[in-house]
Amino acid sequence: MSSEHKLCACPLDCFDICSMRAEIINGKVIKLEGNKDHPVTQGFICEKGRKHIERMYSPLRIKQPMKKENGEFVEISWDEAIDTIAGKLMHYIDTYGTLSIAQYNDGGAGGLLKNVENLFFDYLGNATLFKGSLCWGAGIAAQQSDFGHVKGHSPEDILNAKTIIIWGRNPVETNMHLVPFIKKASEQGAKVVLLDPITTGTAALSNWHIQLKPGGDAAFAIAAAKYMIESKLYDEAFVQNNTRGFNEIKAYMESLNYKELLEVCGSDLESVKRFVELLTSKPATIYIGYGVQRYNNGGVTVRAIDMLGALAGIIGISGGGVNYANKIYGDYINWKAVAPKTKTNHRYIAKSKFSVELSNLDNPKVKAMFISRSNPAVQLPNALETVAALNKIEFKVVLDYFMTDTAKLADIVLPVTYFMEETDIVYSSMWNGCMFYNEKLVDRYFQTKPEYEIYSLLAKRLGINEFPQMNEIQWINVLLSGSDNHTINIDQLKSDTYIFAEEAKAIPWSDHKFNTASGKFEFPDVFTLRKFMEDAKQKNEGHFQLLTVHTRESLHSQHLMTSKITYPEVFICKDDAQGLDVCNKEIVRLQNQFGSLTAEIVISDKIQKGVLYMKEGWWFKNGGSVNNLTSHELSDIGNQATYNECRIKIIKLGANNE
Ligand SMILES: Nc1nc2c(c(=O)[nH]1)N[C@H]1C(S)=C(S)[C@@H](COP(=O)(O)OP(=O)(O)OC[C@H]3O[C@@H](n4cnc5c(=O)[nH]c(N)nc54)[C@H](O)[C@@H]3O)O[C@H]1N2
Ligand SMILES: Nc1nc2c(c(=O)[nH]1)N[C@H]1C(S)=C(S)[C@@H](COP(=O)(O)OP(=O)(O)OC[C@H]3O[C@@H](n4cnc5c(=O)[nH]c(N)nc54)[C@H](O)[C@@H]3O)O[C@H]1N2
Ligand code: SF4
Ligand SMILES: [Mo]
Repeated sequence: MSSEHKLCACPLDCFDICSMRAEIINGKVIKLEGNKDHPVTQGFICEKGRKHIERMYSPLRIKQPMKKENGEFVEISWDEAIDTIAGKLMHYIDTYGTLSIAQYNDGGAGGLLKNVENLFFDYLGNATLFKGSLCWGAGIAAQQSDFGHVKGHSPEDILNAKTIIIWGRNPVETNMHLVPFIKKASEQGAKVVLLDPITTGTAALSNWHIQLKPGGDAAFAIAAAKYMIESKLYDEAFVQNNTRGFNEIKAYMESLNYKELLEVCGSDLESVKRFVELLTSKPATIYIGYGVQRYNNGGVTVRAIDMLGALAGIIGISGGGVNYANKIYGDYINWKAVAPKTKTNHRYIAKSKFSVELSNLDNPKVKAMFISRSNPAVQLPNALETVAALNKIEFKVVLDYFMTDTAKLADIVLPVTYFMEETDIVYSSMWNGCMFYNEKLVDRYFQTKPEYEIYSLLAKRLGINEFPQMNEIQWINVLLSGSDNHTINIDQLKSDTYIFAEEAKAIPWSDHKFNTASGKFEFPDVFTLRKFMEDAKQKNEGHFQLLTVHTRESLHSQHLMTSKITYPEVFICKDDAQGLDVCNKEIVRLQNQFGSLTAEIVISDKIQKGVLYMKEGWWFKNGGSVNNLTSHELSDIGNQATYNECRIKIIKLGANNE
């Protein structure tokens, strides 16, 4: 019996990207545990991390390519799969051109080489692609506008903060390795403030939970800014030397009254004052989550929070920062080395608009679609129309491990290798500023292939001779060979298995040189703030606002695959339940203009009046996707999905009150 231990990283689309220690016996991984020596992982991983072994060896894995024949899937060889796909592609390209081929993917699992699939579509010609984000797009666009880049402080730096403001993030469920840092900072005397419409598990870690109305945060931030400016509590030196647009902001603040601001966010002036006192107890740090920007005005909300960071002068100092994400590793990748020589002109639609725009595309229509690392039938907004749009596409190829609700709609399903069966580079752009070398730990258990290999085969079969035919080590070496001014020491990365790049350890913006056109921090323009206030005053009476949040037990739909529940739960406060005459565990119908969903009532004191919440990710077998109810509309900037901008009615079953 040969037993060995190796390090690897969890590649799930998570803030934490844990360093894991794998035990391998006779070529099989038998145990995964948190690496005790890693400063962020600190020796523990979550349930989803531990489940990797079960999922890799699961009898439910797709074991070899599958083809749909007369509505049923049959197993086929890789040769037949590649031949069939290549034949279809040639037919569609000859008849309709390359724009009739679409590619959709997302971040189901990270991995640098996963991006080789994007390159394939560049080499193919002008394809139909998707832009924007289901996830974080409005906030990214906001920080790009304000700072010119998106950078975060290293996890440890939070220990230098006196005040920690968690704004619409729920680390207890979604970013659990932030929790020990918050607890330690708290023990050292830091004050923790949470802003969330729900009393989440994170509220229990906080000294003060501010429960605002959903989507009202920008009004609270503007009120705080107004008070800081009026009371001269802002950092005048920072504002004068490092920002642009202050005078306009100041004049606008003077024109506003607190009453209307506080009505929009559901707070009071005493809370605003107390908040400002904590924010200006330097250093204060702000951690923004992604739930707060899944609104029509998601971009301006994050810009308003950034504005508070600049006014408080907490930018560029240890223990400070407005932390949203950390996109520095993108700067280290040498994409140019593998870019096609001729520039392509792809056709783009926003991801969120899949349901309403895909079928309307013409000249040419989309005939074939590749879907990878994603479960759009469940996760895209306006799910019922998304499925209808998918059904209209003649030929669909899905790359996944499992027969998801999306894979079931495909014509060909290609099984991909699990991360422990392939070599790749993994890093997080969300929080943990670490890059990992994930070496292959075990042989492929089923007849699976990594994406780069699948697309290499397809390129060869289609005669795309320029497409680089490289193995995974060659791909890694080329992609990490250094961009214009950033270099990774590959040898060190390989031997240590992970590194923190210099920039990941540095305090962002400490030189006060921002990447904006002016070189300064840019305050949001007054027009944007005014529009937010005008929109916010339009109420949607008679409807509940439904928030769909991420949950500890699953990474979106992935770990709900084996869930046995009949209907998902919808959380409602006691007053609202009484008003509707519904009781705990009652089965009701949730309905709006996009569709309906059957759900089980849970009466909870965690939610405020007029607001409901559900966990997202449920499969069709569990009563349907929560996205049956969500809107395909986009946020103000960043082409972001607006899942939380969801108004519904609750209908008692059997009642004739529709
Ligand atoms: N276990 C687990 N971890 C995950 C994921 C997962 O699915 N499961 N998903 C990963 C991914 S892809 C992402 S994007 C992140 C998301 O991570 P988070 O941003 O932490 O999670 P969300 O559930 O999107 O939203 C966080 C909080 O925003 C709150 N919120 C909603 N509307 C508002 C508002 O108007 N104002 C304020 N202040 N708060 C609001 C919600 O109530 C929720 O508690 O998590 C990552 N980590
Ligand atoms: N209502 C509502 N909807 C939401 C959200 C919300 O808050 N509310 N959150 C949104 C957010 S933040 C996000 S990021 C999206 C996520 O949307 P998706 O990324 O579509 O969600 P997942 O359920 O994680 O699906 C990923 C799929 O990729 C597969 N997969 C995993 N690893 C690999 C791999 O290495 N290769 C391939 N080819 N496949 C792999 C998994 O088996 C799984 O089926 O959902 C969005 N949808
Ligand atoms: S899902 Fe996140 S917290 Fe869990 S093991 Fe993976 S990286 Fe760590
Ligand atoms: Mo996400």
